[in-house]
Order: sequence, then structure tokens, then C-alpha cells
Amino acid sequence: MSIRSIDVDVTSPGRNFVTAIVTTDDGVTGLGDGTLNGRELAVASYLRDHVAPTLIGRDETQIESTWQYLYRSPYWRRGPVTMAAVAAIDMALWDIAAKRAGVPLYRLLGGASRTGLMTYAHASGTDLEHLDDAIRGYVEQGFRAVRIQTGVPGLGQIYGVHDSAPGGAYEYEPAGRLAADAPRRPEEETWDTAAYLRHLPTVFEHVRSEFGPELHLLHDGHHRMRPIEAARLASDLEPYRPFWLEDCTPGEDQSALRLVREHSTTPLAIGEVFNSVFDYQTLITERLIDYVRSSATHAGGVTGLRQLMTFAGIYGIRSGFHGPTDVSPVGMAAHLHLGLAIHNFGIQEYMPHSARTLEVFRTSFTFADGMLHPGETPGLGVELDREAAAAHPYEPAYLPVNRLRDGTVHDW
Ligand code: EZ4
Ligand code: CO
Repeated sequence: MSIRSIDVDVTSPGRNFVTAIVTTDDGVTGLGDGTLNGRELAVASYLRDHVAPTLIGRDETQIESTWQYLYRSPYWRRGPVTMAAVAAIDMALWDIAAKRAGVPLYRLLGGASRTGLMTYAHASGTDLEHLDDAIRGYVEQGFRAVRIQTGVPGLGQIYGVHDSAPGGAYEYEPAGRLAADAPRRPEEETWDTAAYLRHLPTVFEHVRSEFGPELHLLHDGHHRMRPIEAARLASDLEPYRPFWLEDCTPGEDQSALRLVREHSTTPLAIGEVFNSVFDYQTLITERLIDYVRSSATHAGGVTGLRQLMTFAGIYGIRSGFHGPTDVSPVGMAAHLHLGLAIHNFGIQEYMPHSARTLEVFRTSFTFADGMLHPGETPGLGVELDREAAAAHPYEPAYLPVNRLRDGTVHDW
């Protein structure tokens, strides 16, 4: 069996997605997610112009070998664009392999290690009242873990904070779509770390007293702190027993977390902007983190993420795969199958896709009592309606830029 064609669809049912569609010579198709928020067209070109032509006629069952070929053959290894393209092909080949075997992908990856995947939802509110409403909505839906993000007094719109609709639905998309006549550049937001560090512990204190000790509380620092500031926050949050503090420092500075570790036992999670196991070498071997935040979409697909999780498992480090809405339903399916199969699963982020997105990508996931399951459909269990996809052409959208009050460009 061999690869007959590779198509790349860029569709925008509410937000942009890049999908590789690999078709074999006997007509089996596999889907892979290569969405890179704000840089979608770069991945689409990489796939169409540089990857697809090299794979036509190759054996579609050689998944590991194809991964190594795509990783090594460009000479320029790693990087988000390359690894999203590798991911898209890798997921599609696993999808095809599982469809041919007639089994859901998790069975090819070793079978189920658990009955379902504990998820966490995004509770967000510009103030404590809205935040409480959002948390309550998720608790009522059965979630046992929530990520809490809230506004900071004195600051306006900040990254990742928006009021949820009643009932907890949170459809906020941080990448702002640009109107046709708007300048082609991102929105800008103002940030003040000192104000944030004063405010956040009071938020945790309030939520703990309101919702009790059992609900798992997570928080995302979006890379905004220096090591000493992150150490202070991790220590200040300790009394409220967070499940994790995510991205407290810029991810690429691995040794920064040594300082945070020295000062607190708050569990740490990092890695959504990483794209290879090498980004984690110091973090894992020195046990500087508790959860890896990579996604299959940005870290070389099922093969790349499995390699990373095997390495992390040796050090007792668990998964917390990145699951924002910019990971497409195809990427999300890859997480659910891998998470069900590996021993060192931790928690799965779950931001449900909008109804519009789910009309284009039809999934077979199930959700009950705060737990997700990938379902029993052969393959990844996702179908792409290409006609519906074509009705939503690409729209430019960029993630915002952060500046300090004096105009200095800052991390998110
Ligand atoms: O900022 O996916 O933990 N989740 C996050 C996300 C990311 C977006 C970037 O595209 O931080 O909201
Ligand atoms: Co994050």
C-alpha cells in the first residue's frame, strides 16, 4: 500500500484550522492536524510545497520511518512550523493504520490503561462574581478540575480572560480576527506583573473558600513572570493546593524553573510552545516539572508525543496535553487515544470546540462526569466534511501582543 495523494485544507469555521488529508492508492484516508495559531499559512505551504511531493508513492505503513525522514531530511530540524507539518502527516498515517486494522487508535498504541480521561475546563471571569458563575457552571456539568483566570484590578483586557456565557460555555478565542479593512497586525494589551502577583493569591483564597477543598484548581501564568516572581507566586499559592501552576516563566529558559522549585511545592506544568523532546531535556532529567503541556499538533504528532511521554515516564512526570480550541478536533482525538493508552497520563485540557467547528469536524468523543473518552470508531474517530470546510475560507487572525505600561514588549 502506498500514499497516492496529500491534500491540505485550511478552513475557518469560527477560527482557522490546517488539516492534512492523506489518501492511499486504494482510497483509505487519514486526517492530521497542523494548526499553528496565527501562522497557519506557513504550515500549509510547508506541507503542500515541501512535504507532500516527497511522500507520494511511499509505504503508508512506515510511520516511524516517515517521522524520522520528515524530521531529518530538511536539515533544519525542529521548530513549530516543521513540527506541526510532521504532526499532520504522522497523525494521518496513524489514522490510516488504525482504520485498516478496524480498531480505535488507542488499541494500536497498547490498549486502554484507564476507563476515561480526567479533564479540566476553562473558568474565566473579568471579576470574582463572573469567575464564580463560570466555575459553578462547570461543576454542574460534572467537571472535577477547572483552570481559573481572572482580570487584574487596574488592567483592562488581559490575555486569556473573558466572561463565560451563562452555563459556563467559554468560546473566547485569543487570536483576534482582523476585519478586512483593519491593519494586518495583532491587538496590543497592557500588563503589570506586580499588580497580578498581589491579586492572584486573593483569587485562590476566595475560590477555595467558595468551592471547598476537593475541586482541582489550575492556573496559567502565560510565561509572564521572571524566575524570582514565579517563585514568589508558587509559594504564595501553596496554601490553596493548586493542581498546577502552568507556564510561570518563559518556557525556553529551562533553568529558570530551578529557582521556582527551590521555593515551593506547587506542581509545575510547562511546554505548550515546545515542539520536541529536546526542549524538555533539563526539565525532565532534573525533575523541574510535574506535567508536560505539549500537544500532538505542535510536537510531531502521535509519534513525537509518545516519544516524549516515554522519556517523561522514566522520571514519574505525567501528561497535561494542550487542548485549547486551536488544537483541532483531529489533534484533540490524537490526545485522547494516546492519553488513554499511556501509563503516565495526568489530566487533559478540554475546551469544547464551537458548534460551527463541530459541523465541519465530526467527532466520536464522549464526555460524562468530567471524563473524556475517544470512542470506539476505527482510526482517530474524526471525519472532515470537506465541502463544509470549503465554505469557511481562511481569515487572518493573530494572537495579541503584551506591553508593560511604559511600552516595553513583554511575554504574554
Ligand atoms: O495561549 O492556545 O493553556 N492554554 C493556553 C492557550 C494558548 C493558545 C495559543 O494559541 O495558554 O490559550
Ligand atoms: Co497555557
